[in-house]
Amino acid sequence: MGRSKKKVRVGMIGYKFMGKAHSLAYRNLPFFFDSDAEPVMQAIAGRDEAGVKAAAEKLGWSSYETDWRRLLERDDIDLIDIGSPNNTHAEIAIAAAEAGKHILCEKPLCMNMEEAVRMQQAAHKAGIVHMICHNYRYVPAIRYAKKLIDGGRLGTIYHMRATYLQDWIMDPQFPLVWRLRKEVCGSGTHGDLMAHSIDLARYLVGEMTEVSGMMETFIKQRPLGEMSGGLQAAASGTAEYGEVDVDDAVAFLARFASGALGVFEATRFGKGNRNGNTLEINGSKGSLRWDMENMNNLHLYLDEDERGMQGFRTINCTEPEHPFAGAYWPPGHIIGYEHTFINLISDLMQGIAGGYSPSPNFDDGIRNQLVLTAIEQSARSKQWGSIPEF
Ligand code: SOE
Repeated sequence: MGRSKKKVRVGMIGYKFMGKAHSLAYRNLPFFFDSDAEPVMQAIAGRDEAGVKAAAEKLGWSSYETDWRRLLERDDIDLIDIGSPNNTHAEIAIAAAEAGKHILCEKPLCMNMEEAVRMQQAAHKAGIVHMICHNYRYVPAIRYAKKLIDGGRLGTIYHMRATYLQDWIMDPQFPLVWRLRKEVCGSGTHGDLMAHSIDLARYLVGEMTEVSGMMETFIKQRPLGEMSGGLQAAASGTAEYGEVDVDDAVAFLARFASGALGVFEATRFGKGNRNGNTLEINGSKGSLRWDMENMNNLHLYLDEDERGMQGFRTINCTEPEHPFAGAYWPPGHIIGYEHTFINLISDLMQGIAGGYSPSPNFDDGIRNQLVLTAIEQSARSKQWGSIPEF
């Protein structure tokens, strides 16, 4: 007989792109992981009744609500999963914490520092388990890179350079969707993509102490419209245009507390790059490179290799030695984007069973927000900015 596991009854808000990724993870988790707690897909919430009902059926949820507040009132829900637009995160998370629910929140944590602090305080006060969904930390190759760095295999780290390049809004006729409206998302490429690179930098190299940034909006006006699914959009059908008030591209230089230097670039105008999340780290004894579009491979250079045979080797991170990889298929049978969410949620389930908040959690979200804010201020003032102690 299997051991009896704690059931974690989930209520999820938002059911589009991230809702689909999270739903798939909840469904598949027990298939691959023997976690100490098991998710139960209890209910989803969305405002459009026909849409949320259809999504509940398709994605495998037992019930639905048309108001997220109902999820908080229900005593058959333990975990609130927030995948709605960024301007809703703080209100929902604070109310969820006050209702004693655990929280998984999509990135970026929220709109600004003030909200981030209130969210963190509410979560700490309520003593609930909290996580932020920086899923790229959960790529086995990234986990293995962390092991190599922490084990000293790369020696002293001198450089990190990261790019996060996409191209889905380059057509000037691409509509002014919520992801391009400051009042809904807080920032553009910055919070959407750069937040991921900042998280990977903090995870792999450590905290940053100062930054110098620049931001640009290339297309200043766009026709009105909304997302129609994934990263596609539909025009509103009117001839109306609106002003784009978020960044299309952002770049920054950083100093790490360790003494390392960082160079970062994120854009939605990197023609041909669909999800070009890449990084390179150089240390005194070796270097590594990673690219999300070939996410299972880690490229590693070690100075200790025999002269003449030195060069970047490609490690396919699908062996049992590679964190999370052993839960899936035999070596060489690769995994994909969706598995990063399964891995993250397996950690979340362990956290809920054990009463702790696995990293990345709201404390990481706050540190990420500090860096995002300092870059924005620096871009505005054209001065270097320091990252305050927190
Ligand atoms: C769109 O830019 C997006 O879906 C982001 O919102 C995600 O965080 C990123 O992982 C992939 O691209």
